Amino acid sequence: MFETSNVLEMFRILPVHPGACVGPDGWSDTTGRVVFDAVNPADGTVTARVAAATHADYDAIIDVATRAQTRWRMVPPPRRGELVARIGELAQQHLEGLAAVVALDTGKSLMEARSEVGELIDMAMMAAGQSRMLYGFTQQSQRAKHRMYDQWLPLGVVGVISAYNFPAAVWAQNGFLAAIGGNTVIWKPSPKVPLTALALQALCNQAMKEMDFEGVFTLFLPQDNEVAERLVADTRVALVSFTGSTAVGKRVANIVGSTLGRRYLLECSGNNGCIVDETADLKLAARSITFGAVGTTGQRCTSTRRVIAQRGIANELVELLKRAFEQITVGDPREPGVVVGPLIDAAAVGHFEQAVADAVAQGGTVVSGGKRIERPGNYVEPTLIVGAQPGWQCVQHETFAPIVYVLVYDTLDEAIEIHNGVPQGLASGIHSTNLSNIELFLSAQGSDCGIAKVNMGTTGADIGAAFGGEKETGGGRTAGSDAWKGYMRRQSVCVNWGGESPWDQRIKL
Ligand code: UN1
Repeated sequence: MFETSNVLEMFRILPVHPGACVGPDGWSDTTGRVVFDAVNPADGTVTARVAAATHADYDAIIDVATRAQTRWRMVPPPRRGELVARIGELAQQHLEGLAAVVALDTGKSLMEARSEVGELIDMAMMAAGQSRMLYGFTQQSQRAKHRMYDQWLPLGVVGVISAYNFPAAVWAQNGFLAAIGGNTVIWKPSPKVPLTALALQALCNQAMKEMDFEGVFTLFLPQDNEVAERLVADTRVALVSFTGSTAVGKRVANIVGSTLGRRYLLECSGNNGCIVDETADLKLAARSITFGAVGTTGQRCTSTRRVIAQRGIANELVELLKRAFEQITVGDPREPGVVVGPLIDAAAVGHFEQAVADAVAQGGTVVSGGKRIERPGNYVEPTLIVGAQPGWQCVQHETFAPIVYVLVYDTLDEAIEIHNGVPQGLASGIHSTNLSNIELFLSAQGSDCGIAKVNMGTTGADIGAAFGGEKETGGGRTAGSDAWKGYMRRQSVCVNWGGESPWDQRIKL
């Protein structure tokens, strides 16, 4: 448990806080603006208010970010990494406070909020290390006395648009890699979770001031989409990284793609399936499916939403899941022992109810949960629905809520067909102890997703791996592996050090 006022004080969040910041001492003023509320989804109370960023703020931010980048791009990458590491260090020092802010914004449990801040800290450490390893290949020239290699250079200004479900980690996954790559970063968070962005900007300001690297991280927090679209449409923004719904992702792609030379990186809707075959350890499967389904109140793009169970074990698995779902404590995340908090807002509760009603109307049976919980805040029951069919509208779409549909299969080929038969392609899983089944799932005719897990839940991607998915999920990759390359441009270099001009391609002059 924590005191909201102490948490706000820790990050100097004012009762009406500016929604734009160009760096240390660079918060915008608050007079004469649209003001919007930061609402705690756990009880509907207003924690603070934000003076929304305006067109004029955007003009100031892009100006600072563009100018700062001309200096930042020439800072040696390991020095850039030091700034990111310092932000990670400050986050570590403020871990409890940041976790409280994340919980106030999103309604996730303190345990999950701590885990999200932990992800940000890990990401900072990884990016700082990566800053020393922006490797390019060397190649063998066909010409005598020529050296050839590729090098990775900054893109320019990077815009990061993040969703409400991971208000800290998604910015970190993008922003830290962008920064070590020599880009300056404009962050446009979801206005549903403003406090986390305000707190993190305060830490960034401190780090930037200490190290005299101003303007690397800026904050742009408008309330409405028309102002937000300035960032997407601006040709001075070299890369727009967007995390959110497929519908908005398509819009971002269209706008950015209409001017060549700019890039987008999309991490859109998931609709993640987990196959459980007849050889699976069912207790393990039930545990990981349960956390995958109800963790973050089912509001992860990696949440497990479709369980594809072999007919022979389906009933037993459902029994285990039912028992697990019934043991989950739903409640205010500030209370000890609470595993599942509220949904983000009343609209999300409506989407939950709509999905359950659709499933029931088509012949599905709710075996656990299914209803909203009548109390202040946006609470729903973890919900398990059996008898689902692959083609149902609710099964084909992502609903950000703790709902799992159980689908039954006979052969593994059929399971994979059901699994891949949705428009999205983010995370996937198989529970099995049969090597051939596992390898089939991982083969070219297996899972079509960006992430494949074996005997694990679909959520909780390791930051060391590249994060993102295929199909309508958008194809982008953030976080680990070589995802840093997405924030840089490749240049193929060829140097003639021989003083002659030997022609290639069999041309003789
Ligand atoms: C998201 O839900 O948009 O691996 C991204 C996970 C989280 C996903 C974050 N890191 O489940």
